Amino acid sequence: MTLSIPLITNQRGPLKMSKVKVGIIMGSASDLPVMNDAIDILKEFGIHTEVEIVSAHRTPEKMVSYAKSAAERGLKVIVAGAGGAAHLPGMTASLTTLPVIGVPIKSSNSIDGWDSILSILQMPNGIPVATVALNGAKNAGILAARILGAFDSEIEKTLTAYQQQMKEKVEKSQESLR
Ligand code: C2R
Repeated sequence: MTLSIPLITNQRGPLKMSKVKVGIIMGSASDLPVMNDAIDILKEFGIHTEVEIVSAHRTPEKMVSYAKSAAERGLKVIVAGAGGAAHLPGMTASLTTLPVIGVPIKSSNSIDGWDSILSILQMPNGIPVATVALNGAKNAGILAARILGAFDSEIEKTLTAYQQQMKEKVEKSQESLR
């Protein structure tokens, strides 16, 4: 199974696929403004990603080859964003045993966002998709990092430092109220 060169990676220049641990896919380029939050936080953590536009509806063959080859290409986690009738995360999860994190997106064809949320959330038993909040791509990136961090002490240290920074930021904002 061959895949096209990833549209975007968070590294400059050619990237060895084995370095890429998180695959970020989305149903349309129009999802990118939301999905950039996942790309950016993983970049901040120093975790390599590949980014592809893949649609269960518009590019079903690409979705099948992407999901079926994901594990053998070295991916450990897939973050999948989609809006409206958001079938991409669930269909991807049905074609791989890798953990899939779904990002419901309030898109141009969403009624109010609940359509995207429920399409991703209400999976049948046997095919789990970890669903984050509407447009919650940042948390999807952090959750992907946490999954990797359970097996990688460097990532675990990075996540501990990130949480410490957040705590200090809250403490500082509290002090500014005094
Ligand atoms: P366009 O802006 O391209 O019309 O797409 C995309 O994720 C996007 O949010 C509108 C919305 O359609 C969604 N889409 C899906 C899928 N493919 C595209 N939900 C899918 O396979 O689930």
